[in-house]
Amino acid sequence: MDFKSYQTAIRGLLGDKRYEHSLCVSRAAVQLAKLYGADEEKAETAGILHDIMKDLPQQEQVKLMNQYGIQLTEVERNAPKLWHAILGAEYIRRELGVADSEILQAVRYHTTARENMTLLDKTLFIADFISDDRDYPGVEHLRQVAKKSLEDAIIEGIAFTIQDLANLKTPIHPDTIAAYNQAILQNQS
Ligand code: DGI
Ligand code: FE
Ligand code: FE
Repeated sequence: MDFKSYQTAIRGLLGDKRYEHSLCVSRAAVQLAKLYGADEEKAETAGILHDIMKDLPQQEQVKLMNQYGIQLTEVERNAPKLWHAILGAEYIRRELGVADSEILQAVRYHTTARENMTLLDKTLFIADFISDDRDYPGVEHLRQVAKKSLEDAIIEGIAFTIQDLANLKTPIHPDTIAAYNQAILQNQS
């Protein structure tokens, strides 16, 4: 499938706002790919598809995860916001025929991040934070950081997420902690 077909596929599954967000993330991912040398076409595809399951009602997400045989950890079961990434990767593989493992992984880990992220993982993770539709306090700062260093942007992005989650007393996924620790330790060495 080409980009147009992916666009059509997400249009039927997402509300207007999430659809626009997906287009913006795709554009931001291509810009970052150009800047840091990731594969631009893969970045574009990962960007347009990354939130494909985000607007599916939670019950439907559970149903589809069961149908696909996706097994969740206890933290994942208790964090519905993580489901769309896990389910999304499997959905685009099965239903849209996306076979590229780098794209599948980037979508799979776009919410939690993980240890040993690929360049494409990082590209999508940060594109999701700095896309044109984002307007949270601090986004302009993160956009500036992302222009200078993808690694610094990762640290800021994950630290921001962890602070948010801790303030809300929400479980933090081990992949998020592992990504944070690795990014910090690499930065110090
Ligand atoms: O889907 P988007 O809104 O574009 O962005 P996203 O996929 O990064 O999702 C962000 C949400 O996911 C935000 O509400 C925080 C939540 N989240 C991110 N990392 C974790 C997490 N939630 C839990 N419980 N644990 C995490 O490690
Ligand atoms: Fe998402
Ligand atoms: Fe997103």
